[in-house]
Amino acid sequence: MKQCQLPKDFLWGGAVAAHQVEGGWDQGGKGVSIADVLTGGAHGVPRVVTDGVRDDAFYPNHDAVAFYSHYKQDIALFAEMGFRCFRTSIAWSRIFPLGDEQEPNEAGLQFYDDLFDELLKYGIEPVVTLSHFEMPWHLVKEYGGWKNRKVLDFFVHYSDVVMRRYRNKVKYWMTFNEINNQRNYKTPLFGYCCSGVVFPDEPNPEECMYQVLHHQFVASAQAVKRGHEINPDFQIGCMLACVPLYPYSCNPDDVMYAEEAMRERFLFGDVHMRGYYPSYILREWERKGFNIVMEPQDAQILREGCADYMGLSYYMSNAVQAGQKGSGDALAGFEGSVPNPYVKASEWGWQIDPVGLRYSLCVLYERYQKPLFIVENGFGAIDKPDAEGVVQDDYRIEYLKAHIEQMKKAVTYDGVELMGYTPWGCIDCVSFTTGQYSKRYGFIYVDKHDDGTGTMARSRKKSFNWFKKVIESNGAVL
Ligand code: BGP
Repeated sequence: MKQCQLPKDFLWGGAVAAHQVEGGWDQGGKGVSIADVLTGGAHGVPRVVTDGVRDDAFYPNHDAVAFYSHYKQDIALFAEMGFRCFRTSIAWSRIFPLGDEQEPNEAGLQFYDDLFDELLKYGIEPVVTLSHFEMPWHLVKEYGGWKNRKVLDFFVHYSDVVMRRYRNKVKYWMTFNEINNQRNYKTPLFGYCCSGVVFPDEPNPEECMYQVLHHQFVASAQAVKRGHEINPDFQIGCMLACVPLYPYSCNPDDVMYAEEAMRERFLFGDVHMRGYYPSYILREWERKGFNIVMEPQDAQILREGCADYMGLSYYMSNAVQAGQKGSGDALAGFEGSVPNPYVKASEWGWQIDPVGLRYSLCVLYERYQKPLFIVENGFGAIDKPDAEGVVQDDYRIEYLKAHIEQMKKAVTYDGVELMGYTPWGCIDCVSFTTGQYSKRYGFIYVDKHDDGTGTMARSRKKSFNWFKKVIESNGAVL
């Protein structure tokens, strides 16, 4: 039987986000970002959203892993692994320090010019997220974040400026990272980073969340539309956190409950990929008496700004049971989830399920019939260098191998159109949910620790050479 392969131009690479790697939070004219006012977290103790930068708190994103000053060294290591692409985000507050200016900050623009040039020097395609869990903090304080429609115009101006500037350097874009995590609006960290709004403080948090979303959907569609005018070759995607919710049993009530629960995730893809609100959400708003304010032109903007592809992160699956409130933690997936007895979980409660990746790719491709791009997948763990200073991260290799096997099956057996695969945190960085350095994902170890100590020295983990061979063989050798 003929053995089908991954496409020759498959985009193997790695992914990070500006605020989790760059550091240099007050350099090159950068303004304060929402990520700069989040404290670090100890294991089991949540990171905190503060009302500014205080002397008595530790803010890990201020230094992160100093990619701002080490990017040349890091990109050389990515090139050594054979990366064909590299996903990062632009820190909005480097380009517009306050967010509401007309004129961009030239030093910020120059930084990304240099960064993209360095990638292209090695033949590495930049894949750029416009908004990855951060925005200028000034927009939060002065305007109330994405609740305010004015922020939509500021974002469109920002995206216009960067898309024009990098029109010949960047082909692959994404608008909002894991926009559906806003659904976890009861957890301040997610809602706040997705939108600058502390939802639990709002009189009607759920309605407010949909209003915020509407502004982001319209902003995303406008960015897509303008991007295509700037360069018709641009591929502009949306990006969703993909956590499939399985019915806990074949009890029809569980099956229907899972279907309803999945809508909370599909909604985001449906609007981005199809360009209109699906019937189920309009009915839900009606039932709940929500009034989402829309401008007359919005429906057309949404229709004209459908995403070209769907970027997705995949770490875990969850299960849901009708009538059960669920014991699952929102940070580890769906708020109402129950533990799945068929899969194991990581130390952070993230349920490890490689088959769930193939399942998700099939469901999404069948639903949208547009290319998919796995832009995050990975295993967060506490890594300990051995006596020679090397991290023997066989557990990470095992996780990635199992997921790549399922990914290959989705492409070669199921016929899913998949653009590429960029494991999360290809170099160690600040963990988003915990604010720790010690929850690591990288192929490259960074000597930096939760108490802020460390030399920032980089070293190759065992997984570094393993992933190099995976890329070299286009996924044949795992
Ligand atoms: C996703 C985010 C990333 C990243 C990743 C891992 O939700 O897009 O920013 O951090 O999850 O999560 P964590 O760092 O909390 O382990």
